[in-house]
Amino acid sequence: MTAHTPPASPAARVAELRELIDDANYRYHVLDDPAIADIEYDRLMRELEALETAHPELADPASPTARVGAAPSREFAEVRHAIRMLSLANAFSDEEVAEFVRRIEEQLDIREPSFAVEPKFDGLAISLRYEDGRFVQGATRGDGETGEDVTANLRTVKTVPLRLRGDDWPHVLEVRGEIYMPRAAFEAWNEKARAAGGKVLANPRNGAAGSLRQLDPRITAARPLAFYAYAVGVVEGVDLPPLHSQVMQRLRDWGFPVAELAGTARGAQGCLDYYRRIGAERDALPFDIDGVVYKLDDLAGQRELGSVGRTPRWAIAHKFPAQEQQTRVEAIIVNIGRTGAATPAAVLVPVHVGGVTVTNATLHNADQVARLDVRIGDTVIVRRAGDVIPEVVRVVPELRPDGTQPWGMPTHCPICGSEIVREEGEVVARCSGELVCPAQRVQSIFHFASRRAMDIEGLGERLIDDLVALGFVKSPADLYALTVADFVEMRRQADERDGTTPESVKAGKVATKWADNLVEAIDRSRVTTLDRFLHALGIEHVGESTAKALATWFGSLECIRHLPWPLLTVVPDIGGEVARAIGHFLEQEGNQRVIDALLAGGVRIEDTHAPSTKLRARLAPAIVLAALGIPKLTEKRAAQLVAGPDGAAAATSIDAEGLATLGMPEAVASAFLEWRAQPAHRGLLKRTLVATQALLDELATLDGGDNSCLPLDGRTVVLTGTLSSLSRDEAKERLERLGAKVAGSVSKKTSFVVAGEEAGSKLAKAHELGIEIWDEARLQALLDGNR
Ligand code: D41
Repeated sequence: MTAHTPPASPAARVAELRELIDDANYRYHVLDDPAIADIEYDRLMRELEALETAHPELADPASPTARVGAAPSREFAEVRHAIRMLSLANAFSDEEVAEFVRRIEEQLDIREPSFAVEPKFDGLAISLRYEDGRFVQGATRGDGETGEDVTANLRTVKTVPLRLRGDDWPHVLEVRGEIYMPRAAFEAWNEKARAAGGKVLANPRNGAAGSLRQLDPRITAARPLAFYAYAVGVVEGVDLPPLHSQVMQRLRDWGFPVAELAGTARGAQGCLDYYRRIGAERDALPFDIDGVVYKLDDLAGQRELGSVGRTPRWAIAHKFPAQEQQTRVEAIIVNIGRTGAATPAAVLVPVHVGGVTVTNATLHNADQVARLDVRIGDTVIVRRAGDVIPEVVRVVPELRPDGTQPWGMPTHCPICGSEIVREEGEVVARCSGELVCPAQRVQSIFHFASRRAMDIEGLGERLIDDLVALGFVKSPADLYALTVADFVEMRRQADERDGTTPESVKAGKVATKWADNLVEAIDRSRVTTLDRFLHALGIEHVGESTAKALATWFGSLECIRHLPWPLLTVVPDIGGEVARAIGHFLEQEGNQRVIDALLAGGVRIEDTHAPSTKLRARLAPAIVLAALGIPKLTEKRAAQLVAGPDGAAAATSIDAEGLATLGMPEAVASAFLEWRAQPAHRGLLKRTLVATQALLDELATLDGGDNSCLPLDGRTVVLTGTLSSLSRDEAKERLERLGAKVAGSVSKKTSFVVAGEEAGSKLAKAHELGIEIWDEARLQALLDGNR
């Protein structure tokens, strides 16, 4: 379809590309039947852009490239609508609709007239003017007589045609319709704004209105707006068909999007049936609608009826229950999700919104509460759209009572009392009672039992749901006390609750094989390894590899579970954030109790060993101090701090003068003292230093024969060239047995390079980086000495 005919003139190719792109847009937006892939579309656009840049004389405001947005203007010009834009009367009940139809029947002396029926978009009414098939002006409805010229903004809306299709269009055509923001686009926009801490749009309608009134069309271009046509204004040069529904079909042919849900209905009953059908679909629609519109289909009848004031007698909007309501906030609570996420919610004076009674509305997160400044006692607007959870969209400041207080996230979980933690840079706050918080029970037990954790075969989520719901299990430790009889009883209660008691059970026969298997699987899981156990605890950020690293370096649960968190960061790959999460987890008494209960329940970690002697080097006072995350205290500055006669102990007592004596820059010194002035920090500092000493003492008692102290522990080796006495693979294996990591390429981290015959670029790189180079004899000597 991209025409591989001989190269056309630029003008011809530009025309061809515009046609192809307009066509693709029409197929995509109007027919909902895409003809080309996104990538092909992008390619065509790029080609067109390139040609237009190279040939400025070919520029055209109706080119698809014009949709990116023109330069901003200072204000909008006024536009007088040649034919007034009428407004719609509203009906809120079946009776009002019946009355509307009855009056038409009476005045036109007809029975059961036919109506064009369509959804009522909740957006912004606009008018588009086309001259000779080209979009020349777009205006808002304004007061119906005059609106604002928003042509530049409307050009950026992808469903507004810039050129009409076909050739049978009127010389002048005005099309009226609604600009709206699709729901998904609105949600996505707000999600992004929320994550970025920006201003959220109150609802899709405001989103559309605000976007269209941007003085900078480039901002409008970035907003995902769409358009549906629902009427015509001025038409010159062509006679339109006699029915509104036929006119809509013509608009569709000319390239305008017309609601797929539009149709025709006969009499009041037909209209009401349509209202209920669309009402039932409302929540599932990709855009907001606030009702349906009935229009007498016969245009001659419309003319005969005329209008009263600004509203036509031949049309009416039948409104759905509102999706936004005003009510009062009685309390702000925090819900804890299955993953521990703490989500604030407003408890409301009950209110009807969109056909249901709403008593709670989400506030998303603490930032959102701060942004909206929602307080207990405030009057707020709540919104319920689609199957989206009701949310508070804004406060009505005029109605705020005296003496309200800004809201803040509670420090402790309302359910289990564990600390609520919000990490730096995170939007979500979490309950750190992973193992004890009832809200997190099912999730934490499911994770605990999963294959890569404790691997309890057959213990699936449904079973855990029931065990928790029926009170058989409160924490992972309770699993180890379950008996076959417990499982059988649990199943009986679950069946009774669900009304699914099998006939065999009613007849007194009880199958127990499945329960036998489960108890056996639970028993098998008792013997485990430290990394599996640590992973099973479900600590935030602690996946398999972190669990492995912790197990390798510290060797035992006893060592890890009482360690102040900064010491965890001495392990490579464990950063402050992960260490803090582990620290928070272990600080919760409830979590520690569950660990005790697991051990008491017979869980045995069989690969317990002494801490790795590699730790010794990592426990240098400067490294430990830098691990505390004290502002400005880098490892280098920390080394300076401990260089005095008191060593690391200086950190707890040294004053400004002492720091100055050590040559510490003023800014670093004051940041350090400020940090240490906080009692919590002081405590952490002391505990960390004490724990460091205890670890060092323990390491000192280990002799060199300990297998965790190998000659090449912590060293990274690169092999290059050909070795004569052993193969590359052999050499690699022997080196690894001595504790080395064998890497494929040379970097700053390489400890030494072993160079055989004909070594090439790796050797050169090693020279360049000043890395130690071994020959084969030296390697052989090392291997021989360590058989
Ligand atoms: O979807 C709509 N919001 C919609 C609005 C619609 N489907 N049809 C409409 N028809 C009219 C008349 C009958 C006056 C041509 C309208 C509106 N008017 C309208 N919207 C805002 C003001 C008027």
